[in-house]
Amino acid sequence: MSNLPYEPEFEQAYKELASTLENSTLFQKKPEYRKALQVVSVPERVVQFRVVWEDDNQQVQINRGFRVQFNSALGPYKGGLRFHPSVNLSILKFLGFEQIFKNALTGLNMGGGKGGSDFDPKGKSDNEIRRFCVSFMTELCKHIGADTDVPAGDIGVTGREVGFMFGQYKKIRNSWEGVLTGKGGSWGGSLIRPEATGYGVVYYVEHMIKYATQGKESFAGKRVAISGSGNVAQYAALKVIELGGSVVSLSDSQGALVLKGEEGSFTEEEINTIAAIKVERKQISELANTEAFSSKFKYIPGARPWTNIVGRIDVALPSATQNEVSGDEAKALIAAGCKFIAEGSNMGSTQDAIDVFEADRDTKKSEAIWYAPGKAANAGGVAVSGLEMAQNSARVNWTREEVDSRLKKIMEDCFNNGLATAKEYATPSKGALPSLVAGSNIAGFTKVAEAMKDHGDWW
Ligand code: NDP
Ligand code: 8G0
Repeated sequence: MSNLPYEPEFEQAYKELASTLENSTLFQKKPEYRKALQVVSVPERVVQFRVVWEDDNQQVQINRGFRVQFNSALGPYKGGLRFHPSVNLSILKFLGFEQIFKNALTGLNMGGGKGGSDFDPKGKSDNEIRRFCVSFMTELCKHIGADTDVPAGDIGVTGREVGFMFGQYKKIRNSWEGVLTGKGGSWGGSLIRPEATGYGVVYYVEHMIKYATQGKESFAGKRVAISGSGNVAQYAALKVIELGGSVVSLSDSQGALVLKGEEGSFTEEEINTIAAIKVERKQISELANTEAFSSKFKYIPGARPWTNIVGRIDVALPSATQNEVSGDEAKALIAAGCKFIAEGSNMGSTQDAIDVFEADRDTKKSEAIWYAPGKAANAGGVAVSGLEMAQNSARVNWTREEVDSRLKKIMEDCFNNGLATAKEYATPSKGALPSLVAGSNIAGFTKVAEAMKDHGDWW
């Protein structure tokens, strides 16, 4: 990792993976995998381009566009597009790197990639969004395709933007194909794709709870702290409520909304109200002052939920963005009684936070917190994208029940794979739960490394 430009988020993601491989018995058993790690850490290709578009005042606007085509050993590059002012190459490389191993864990044939732009969709008109998407895809369409690279949405990119981009791809390439996922239902989208990431996180945590309590407990009665209020947070919250848990917080980039008392939960209706304002890209703060919300919730400007919950926390689901749990917040979650933390967001925890969680797991044994990294816990989103690709290729549409049951099975397999791999390569101390971060990293990495070896990518 020497002589590299300064890429802090990518370095963080690389070190997180590399340290779990180093601290396991993997390199003792297979020293040749050190070479594979060096090779897999360099993207196969990075595309960077200029996006020029016209705003509603007829002014020229310029943004940067990117696609990191990180690894295609297991299938076409696959991963979302992020539109957010913070987007840069370091962030997209970290996301693309994690995507490689996550996609391997789904068991489907997908490589890893990520892209996006520093374009800020907030405060833009529908026409501005459309003109930006058309301009972005005019360049990106040269580099993607159903068998080459299949993007989707991520932060700041919803079904609306996917639609504008799909339309432009189809026009320029004269090809109707499954080149994007997260499409609309009448034009090739899969049922359950919008729900998949949030539902999948909750399905994954159901297995954690079942395993850690020997089948004695479930989501029923659990108090669940969630951050974010976008796609992932909304559907995670709805599934928690469906399973009998209480959602005690949500948040956005401007602040956190938490229950005032120790009783109760966000209701399905309240989550739908928040979802409706997010379609218009408004802030939670606008709702917080209404009578319906201010009587039940406290809004804390500029805060994250973790240290602001009144009463006990059983489960934490960071679902907004990277590095949204610090080391101190990790300690506060443990002090509040939290036993399960699973990332809906990618790299939701800082390395300090992971170190706190992992130390607690290995020393406090059955009373400890159990941490699941995003590349395992949030794999349901890309998994259903893989199912959308399969449906597009076969020109069929599966029912909600069919897709949901496949999603459940993929999350179960992902959990069991991480668990079994941890037991094999990263034996926990006696009485402690296995490390899901080590197990998932090793399982994803070895699958990709073996395929790359078969292809002659390293020897
Ligand atoms: P959305 O754009 O729908 O929602 C993002 C949420 O996070 C919003 O509440 C937003 O607040 C908040 N947020 C965004 N950036 C920041 C920031 N810098 N600081 C604080 N809060 C922030 O995105 P998704 O729900 O799709 O994505 C959330 C996370 O889940 C991301 O890490 C994404 O990569 C990951 N993920 C998403 C998948 C998917 O299928 N969508 C699949 C797997 C992982 P505001 O509304 O104020 O902007
Ligand atoms: O469907 C996808 O390819 C996709 C979209 C957004 C995020 C992710 C992810 O796994 O982080 C995947």
